[in-house]
Amino acid sequence: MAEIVFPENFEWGAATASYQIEGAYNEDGKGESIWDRFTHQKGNIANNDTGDLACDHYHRYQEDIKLMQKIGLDTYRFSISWPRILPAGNGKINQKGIDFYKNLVEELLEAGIKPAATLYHWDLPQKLQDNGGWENRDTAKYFDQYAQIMYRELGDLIPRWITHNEPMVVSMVANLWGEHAPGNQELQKALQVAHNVLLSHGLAAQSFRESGIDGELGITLNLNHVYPNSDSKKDQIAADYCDAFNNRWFLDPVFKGKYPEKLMDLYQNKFDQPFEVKAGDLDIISREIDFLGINYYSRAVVKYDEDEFYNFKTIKPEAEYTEMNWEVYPKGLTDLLKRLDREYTKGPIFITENGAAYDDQIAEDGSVHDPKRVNYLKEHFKAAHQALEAGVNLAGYYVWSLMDNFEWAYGYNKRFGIIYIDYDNHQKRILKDSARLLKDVIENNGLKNK
Ligand code: GBH
Repeated sequence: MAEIVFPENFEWGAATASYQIEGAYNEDGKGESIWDRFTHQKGNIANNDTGDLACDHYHRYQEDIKLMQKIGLDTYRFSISWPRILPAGNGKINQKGIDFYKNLVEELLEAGIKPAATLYHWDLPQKLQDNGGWENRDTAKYFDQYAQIMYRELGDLIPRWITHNEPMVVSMVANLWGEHAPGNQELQKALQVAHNVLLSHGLAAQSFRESGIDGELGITLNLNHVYPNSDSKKDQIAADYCDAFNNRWFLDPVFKGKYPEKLMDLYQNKFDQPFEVKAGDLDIISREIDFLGINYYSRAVVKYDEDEFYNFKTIKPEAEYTEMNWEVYPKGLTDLLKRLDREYTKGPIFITENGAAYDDQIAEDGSVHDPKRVNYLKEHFKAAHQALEAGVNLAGYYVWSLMDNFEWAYGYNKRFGIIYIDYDNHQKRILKDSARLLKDVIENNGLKNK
């Protein structure tokens, strides 16, 4: 039985996001975010749940850092709430917001845990949304100003920065499908949002370089490897469209300084001017970064459908699924990493999110056994290791999520944590078996007995 051992300096971590865990939505001078607005409107979220209290991490961060230490995390990925720092999105700085993250980061460093900060995990200041949000190019400028404030205030304490979490979700899920705040359903809007978000990434990357800070900066993309349902020519065309829509639309501008032609043609056939790109934008967007972050949850299997705008339809093959109804497909992670290495970047690459939602229960003795999540994580750790063996420059792995939290449109109904949150019992934290698995994996820097 072979042991699986990761490279010596491989980094193990867990991830969260501000709106999903912090709560304290109107405390200490924080401004309203689009997620506050969206969740306070009935009918947008399962059970009308909100992030008003969430895991109350804002007040419990010290306890949470102790738990991270217990698990033995090398690194912790969290996100900064823009409206905590700048209640109106620009202009007046809220010192108490800065203090919160400063305290968090200092405490992490003291605990020997490397902080990795995401600047934008979806909680846009509502004031900016009132002026068009990401559809308005000014928002990219304000994002850059906000980023510069954070570099100045915390640049010497935070060694790893992520500009954006999942521009695809910010643009398409929030502005085409309407499932996330602000809830628009218009393709042209979504395309403009995608462009302005990418532009803001490039601007903030440029400012990071100019700041002279000695940390690393990257972007996190949600990517899924796409497979045709059959070998037929048509299904392969479908897979190519799906890949262009989900993956290349974001990878290509960042790494190649252009949008995929295939989709551009489709959009240009439909609209006179699909969205506005100014001269020089793509040079800014493709500024060199230090690493790529990827969030991997599942693959996509698609077949050709000429009635669909993008000519593809997603298939759900007979397989194992998580509570999100996402297929468990570890090999997709290996294939994705190899493809990124081949076509986009020699790394470093970080898996900035990977994990699964299951219907966890507290057992009679007070423990939480989550064998399916344990299995999901093990199989994905192995899949990542296979990519390493194939020569991919994978540098670290953050499990989503450190704790159960507000799962966006699904509210508290879906649990992704390796730490259970007992919302009905004073927010009690309970380490699940999956947390013990991660502890073990970190201790051994790999998996023993297969
Ligand atoms: C991440 O997004 C987020 O960064 C994180 O905040 C969130 O809690 C976590 O995932 C879990 O959801 O409907 O079958 O076609 C995940 C991005 C994009 C993954 C859409 C699933 C659709 C799959 N998601 N994708 S399907």
